[in-house]
Amino acid sequence: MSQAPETIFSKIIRREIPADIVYEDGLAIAFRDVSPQAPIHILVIPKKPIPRLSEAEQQDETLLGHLLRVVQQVAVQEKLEQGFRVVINNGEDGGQTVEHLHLHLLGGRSLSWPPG
Ligand code: DGP
Repeated sequence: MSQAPETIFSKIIRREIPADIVYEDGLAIAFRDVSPQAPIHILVIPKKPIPRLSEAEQQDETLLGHLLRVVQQVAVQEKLEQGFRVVINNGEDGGQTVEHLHLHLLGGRSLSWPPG
């Protein structure tokens, strides 16, 4: 894995910049996206600074599963029983802008498909 760059998300984890944090445990943190694309738009990230999904390793398997469990829990917290979408943008063509793995949890409206 390449050296993980310092990102704005590391600063959120360390509470160096403010964020509306909705969930935290020892391995992960979830906070509202600063530029929401749906009424509910939350980012679930590992505290470990994995730059992108394609750089996750075998040893991260449990952590990756944990992130989906956190999404599940936050979706309940946010009352998204009507449904929701989980998106991981990976790399340049995937539209990734922050080099710290994050899962977008989107909901609160009917979402169209396919995404752009
Ligand atoms: P992506 O394009 O998949 O890399 O998504 C990055 C998301 O991160 C984007 O939806 C905007 C969000 N974001 C960027 N900077 C900040 C920040 O400082 N605070 C919060 N809460 N969200 C941020």
